[in-house]
Amino acid sequence: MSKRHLTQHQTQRIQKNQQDRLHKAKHSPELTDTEFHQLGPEEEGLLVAFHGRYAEVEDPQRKNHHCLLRQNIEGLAVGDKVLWRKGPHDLGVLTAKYPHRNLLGRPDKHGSIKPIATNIDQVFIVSATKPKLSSLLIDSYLVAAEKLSIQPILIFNKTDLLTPAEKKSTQVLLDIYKNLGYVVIFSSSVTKEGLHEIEHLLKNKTSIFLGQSGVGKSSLISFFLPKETIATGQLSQWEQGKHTTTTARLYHFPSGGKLIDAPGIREFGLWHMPAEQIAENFIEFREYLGHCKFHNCQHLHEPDCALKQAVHDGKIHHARWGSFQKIISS
Ligand SMILES: Nc1nc2c(ncn2[C@@H]2O[C@H](COP(=O)(O)OP(=O)(O)OP(=O)(O)O)[C@@H](O)[C@H]2O)c(=O)[nH]1
Ligand SMILES: [Mg+2]
Ligand SMILES: [Zn+2]
Repeated sequence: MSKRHLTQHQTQRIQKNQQDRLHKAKHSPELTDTEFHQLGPEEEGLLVAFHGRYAEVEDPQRKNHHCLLRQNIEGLAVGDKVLWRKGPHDLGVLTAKYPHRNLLGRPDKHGSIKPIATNIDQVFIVSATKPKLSSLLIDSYLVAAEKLSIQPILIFNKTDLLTPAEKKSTQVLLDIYKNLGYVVIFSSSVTKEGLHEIEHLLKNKTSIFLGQSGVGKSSLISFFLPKETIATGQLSQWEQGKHTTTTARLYHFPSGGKLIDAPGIREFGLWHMPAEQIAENFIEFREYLGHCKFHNCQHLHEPDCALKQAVHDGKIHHARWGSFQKIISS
């Protein structure tokens, strides 16, 4: 009996040791036991970037520290307020995160959301003529922003590349959004058109620049933050589909406000969002929702659909309707 008991006890101890090792390996993969015990007290910080398994955490004095990530903290994103502990060799450990106001994420095809950034006030949706403007991408970003109640602003960049005829047709396209009440700014890092207007809107807010790779997000940001070293791409590079900005990073304005540069996004799926939520976040659809003949109308093939009627009457623009149909059927 005692022998059996001992064996059980031993087994438990072995299992416990294994678990401890596993736990340590998971939570502080590169800290030895001694180093782990040398960690300082918990301090507050701001997550400004990721580098693989490390987070870059800024302390209240704006000094940055590399911190190991503990795997049990989920949904961390640039902009999160966190707790961290200073370690030896200036390698700390991120230990906890505060709840966030909102989380802007990028849905993947498996239905989970990959966090991009958090605690955002406004999102600048940047397009250009090169790479080609995509109304579908703009509409998808708008739906995501509206859903999170984050203020969206549209930027059409690289106006210096437009012929007068192209400028006119782009204006017609973007008037759709102006008519819906969205702010639309035409800009160019070359001629500096629109840059002061953007700079004014950035004041004292936390903003993020989103858009396809190569539209000029980092070039705009480096104009606003001339003291920072921000990588911008070569034309040939993004034509080959290579991203210049590979990871989101948060910058501060000396006069107040934060700005996040994010990597380019070619496709922004809304696979995780139910059709009804998508319809609600096309803001001009809202007044027609609930007026279809069938209360569960999918606005596809049903008769007496209030949305389709509104498109027919010219109250909803066919381009926006087209985007909606594409999003729903994808
Ligand atoms: N003609 C013209 N070229 C621009 C303008 N803004 C940026 N570019 C060029 O466009 C290319 C891409 O610029 P980036 O600022 O790196 O683009 P990005 O949106 O940050 O790209 P990713 O980081 O890959 O997402 C570079 O070659 C820039 O020099 C502009 O206003 N006019
Ligand atoms: Mg960039
Ligand atoms: Zn309907």
